Amino acid sequence: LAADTRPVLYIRDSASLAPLWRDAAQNGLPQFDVQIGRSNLDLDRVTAALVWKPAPGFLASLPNLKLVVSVGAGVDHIVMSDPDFPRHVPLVRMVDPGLTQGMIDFVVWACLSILRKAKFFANEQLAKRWEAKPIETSPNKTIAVLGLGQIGLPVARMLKKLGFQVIGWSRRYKKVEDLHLVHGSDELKALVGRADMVVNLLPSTRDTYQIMGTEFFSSMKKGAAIINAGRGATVDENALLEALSSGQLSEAYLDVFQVEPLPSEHAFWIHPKITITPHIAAITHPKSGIRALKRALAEIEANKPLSNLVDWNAGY
Ligand code: NDP
Ligand code: OXD
Repeated sequence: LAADTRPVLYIRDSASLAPLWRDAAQNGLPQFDVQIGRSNLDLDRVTAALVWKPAPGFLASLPNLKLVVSVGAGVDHIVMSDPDFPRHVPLVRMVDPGLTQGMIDFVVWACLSILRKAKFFANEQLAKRWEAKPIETSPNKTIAVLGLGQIGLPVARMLKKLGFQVIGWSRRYKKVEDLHLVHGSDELKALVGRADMVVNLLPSTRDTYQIMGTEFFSSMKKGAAIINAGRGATVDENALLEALSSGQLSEAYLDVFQVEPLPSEHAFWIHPKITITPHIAAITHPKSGIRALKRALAEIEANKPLSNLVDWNAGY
């Protein structure tokens, strides 16, 4: 049998979805020898890599690498974690309508659950207790969305459509009809002080590290809630526990954590005011992942600027 001399597309090993990734890649990119995982990988032949939390130094060990695509929208798993990343190789992050829709669905679920006191009534049902409680409607609630990128902005628009008052925060100036938007760190305190719910959709970078800490929580309205689907590193977890215990915050919906999987002994698991999901707000479907890779390869081939290229200085 003749040896396969095609360039290799390396795809991270993700046990449950591996067959789907293999199918999508083999159908979409027949010019590649698709290799899932690192065992028996011919390092010299790898020219493209689709990664999630690559082992530090692994990408640097691929001498002919031309493109790295992050399976996730967030790239902290590379930018903050792999100091040896070969910086001459372009790093593209995942932007995909399916991923954005998943995030919209997650945030809408969390905001409506908070508005409708879902946790409270679930407990009432368990206790077979029939007790009416006044519920406010969406126009009476203000939601602050932190991060107005590919995900944050569509989320903000959807919340507005649902009737909420929406305010938003980003690093750079933005203007969008019907949304009150501010930018820069000086504006953050005043913004969150107006919100009944704060939705975090920020990436994890040096600048956003534990941005939600004691000072942040004390500048929020008493009894407000947070939803974190951005990254765990943006929250000081002890400060959050303190803010929930003191009643400064009423609830937290958390999909992302400082350490994932969330350790079994972590106080969050059994906290009555915390709702946990295991980083499933949205996931990249293999077909979309391969589409993103194909687009980047086509852009490289056509000598065009790459879409969704990571800015290493900004860290996202
Ligand atoms: P983008 O890069 O498109 O948007 C990031 C947004 O954050 C931008 O609006 C940016 O501002 C803003 N931002 C970054 N740094 C700062 C800062 N220091 N101060 C204020 N604003 C800042 O990313 P996406 O919208 O595609 O994704 C956002 C994050 O969502 C990802 O990084 C990831 O962490 C998380 N995510 C989580 C998922 C989950 O399942 N839980 C799934 C997908 C994503 P500006 O517009 O000025 O650049
Ligand atoms: C992420 C993702 O960045 O799942 O968290 O896309």
